[in-house]
Amino acid sequence: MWRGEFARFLRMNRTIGPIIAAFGFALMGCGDGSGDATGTDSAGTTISTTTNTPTTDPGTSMGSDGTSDTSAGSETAGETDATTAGPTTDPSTTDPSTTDPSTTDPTDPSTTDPSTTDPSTTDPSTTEEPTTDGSTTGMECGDPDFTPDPDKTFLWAANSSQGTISKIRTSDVTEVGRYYVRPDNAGSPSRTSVSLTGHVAVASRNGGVTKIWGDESLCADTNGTPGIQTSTNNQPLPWGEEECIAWHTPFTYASQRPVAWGPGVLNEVTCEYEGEELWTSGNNNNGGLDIMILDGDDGSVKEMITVPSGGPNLNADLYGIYGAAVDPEGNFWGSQLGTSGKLLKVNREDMSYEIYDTPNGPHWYGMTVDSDGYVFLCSNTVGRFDPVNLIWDQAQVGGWTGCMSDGQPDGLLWMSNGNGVVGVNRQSLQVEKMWPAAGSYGISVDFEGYVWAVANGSNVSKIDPDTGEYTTYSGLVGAYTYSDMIGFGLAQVIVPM
Ligand SMILES: [Ca+2]
Repeated sequence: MWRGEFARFLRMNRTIGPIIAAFGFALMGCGDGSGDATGTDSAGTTISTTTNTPTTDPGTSMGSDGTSDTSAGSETAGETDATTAGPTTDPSTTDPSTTDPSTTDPTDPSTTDPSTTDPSTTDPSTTEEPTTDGSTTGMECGDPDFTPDPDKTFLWAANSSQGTISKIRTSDVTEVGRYYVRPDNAGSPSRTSVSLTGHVAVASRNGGVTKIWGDESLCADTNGTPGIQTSTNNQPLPWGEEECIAWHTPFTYASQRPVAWGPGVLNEVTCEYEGEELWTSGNNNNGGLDIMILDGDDGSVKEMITVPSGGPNLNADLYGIYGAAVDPEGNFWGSQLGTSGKLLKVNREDMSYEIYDTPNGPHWYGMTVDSDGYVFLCSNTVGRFDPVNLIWDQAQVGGWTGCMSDGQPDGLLWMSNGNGVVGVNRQSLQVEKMWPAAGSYGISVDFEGYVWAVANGSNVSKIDPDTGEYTTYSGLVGAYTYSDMIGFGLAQVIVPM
């Protein structure tokens, strides 16, 4: 079976073992609380499993350059009922450029006052030298046969309209916690990122970053009531009562979207990652975008640069950096939305940066970095950027928004197509698989190799990449997440090339 192959890949790859193991060690340290939560199902929500057959012959999808654009889809085209086996529209004909998904963004930046807390007042000169060494891998650490327990790995989906994020256990697609991420519950959270130690950070579009413990044994008894009080289902506890919020750092930006954990440093004695760092970016559309590294332990700003926008620099728009991920050296890659956006690289070592043009034509949306360090931009077209030779390759593949690599050598890039997922060969950029699901916007892959699609709405689907069978949880509220929401994206890329 496919997952057996994945396990063999982990054994064959002598460097990924310690990384996976490090992720797992933290997860294996989970308190009993997470296990107790198993029996507490979410009220008023449903889980359904659907068996699929391919809706298209992948062979006919290859090399479909020149397909005329039709605006058959809309941003809600993917919201098919979970019990429906197939899509009612052909996602391959959907052109994101004619229906800008960004217009569904509930953020109203006009209500945000940029003048109150300007992180640009942070003096980068007082920050310490970078401590991240992405090349560090302790060969002595970890069991190469070990893979994280799917009962203790989670997908974190933002319920943007509710101001919360949901913790979905990957083994059984069950919501085992929901959390407000800002004191006023009005931050409009979107992107989430999971660290190598298994904890999540979420950025609110209206400003602010929050870290939540994935391992409940780390939650602190701070609210005056004996014991740990934390959500165990789809009901969030009030801000201040919930005790699994690790930290919250307020920012006031017109747009704060990306979050991406860096690797931190592997302690080869304890085999745990320490000093984890979180990249984020904020934009007030005033001629420069702030790119920051937060201290993963307390949320403080460790380093910050401001990259100019306008003219030949970054595109000046509301959104700023739209999506971000780190490469195998822990460097930051940020992409911009639309047809005139740029690709930004910030080098972790010295915070120097480069700005790259993106291919004209496609309305670029999603982005990810694979284990070889290639940067992918995703839309109807897929764009692959070679960071060494600075070459773009692209192909029209019938994608839509988010995307993520499956982590396997010569494997697939999984892309949303509005309804389900499209599997694109990362070398040839040819479509090899296409599976329907209950809607798709953001895409992730878990440590067992399942592909996950979060719809712009209420559904999250776990998809078997070989059979297309999928299980859908339909209890999200105004969900929007495209990012490394399980943590596999980071785990696969920090293996040195
Ligand atoms: Ca307490």
